[in-house]
Amino acid sequence: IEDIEFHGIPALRLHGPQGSSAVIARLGAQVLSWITPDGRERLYLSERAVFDGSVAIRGGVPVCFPQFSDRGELPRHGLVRTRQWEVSARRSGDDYALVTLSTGDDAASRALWPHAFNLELTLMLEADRIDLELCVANTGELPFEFTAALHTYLRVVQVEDVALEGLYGHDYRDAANADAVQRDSGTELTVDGETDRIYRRVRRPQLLRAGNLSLGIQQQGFPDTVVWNPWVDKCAKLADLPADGWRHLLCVEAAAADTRQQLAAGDEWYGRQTLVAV
Ligand code: TA6
Repeated sequence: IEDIEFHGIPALRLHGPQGSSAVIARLGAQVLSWITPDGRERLYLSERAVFDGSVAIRGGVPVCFPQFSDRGELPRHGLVRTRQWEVSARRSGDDYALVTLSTGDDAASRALWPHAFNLELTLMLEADRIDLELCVANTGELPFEFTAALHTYLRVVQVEDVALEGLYGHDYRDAANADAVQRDSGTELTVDGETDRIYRRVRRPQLLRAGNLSLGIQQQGFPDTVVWNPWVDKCAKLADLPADGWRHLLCVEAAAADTRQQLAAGDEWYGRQTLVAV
């Protein structure tokens, strides 16, 4: 595990077994790169991403807390994407490397959201997989509610050619279509237009298939799975995405988006997303 500069900002590079590696920035505790033993980069990071902390970095795995998207009064996707997190643990063994970054409430967060909290994001890298675990601790004296997500940007060669399996039979809230609730009836999800869906109470892992490359996606603790692709028009409106950015990304997010999570004083909540190259 080495301290590096990545696009000019402080980050850690984890070296795992069989040539695997990952990079996590202190800004936002955002994982920005995951390379599997076959040498492939599995996360999408925009070539127009901004790294000065003025906006969230476009790509990798942004951490959204204590609000998912614009579903509340707080800034979009909450308060922690643009802050510097502390490195609170790092260790490695023959078959893994692990780091934990943490952050908590401060005057700026309390001005917008009057709660005491501590967050830990742990990245564990193994040969063919990464685990991302978010721990939310209520360090105050009153209960609070939150929504959250690991807003994972997966890199794909061509989004029109991928299929996401595992969401069959689930209800989803369609944010690209006036929040209408629909039930998925296809055996696989394909993307052929703007897609912004919150699948609720997801019960099975997903499999992203793209030609002969597949990625298994699992989550624990997070009840919902969000699938997002901006497609051509929305992409053109996002200054930090190149014109063809939509084609090379698919966000598959582990989220607590539809139902607010309640956390009693002194309690902790855990949510995890696991990506496995298969
Ligand atoms: O998770 C999907 C979503 O909430 C979309 O509605 C979408 O616009 C997006 O996240 C990106 O948000 P951002 O604040 O990073 O531009």
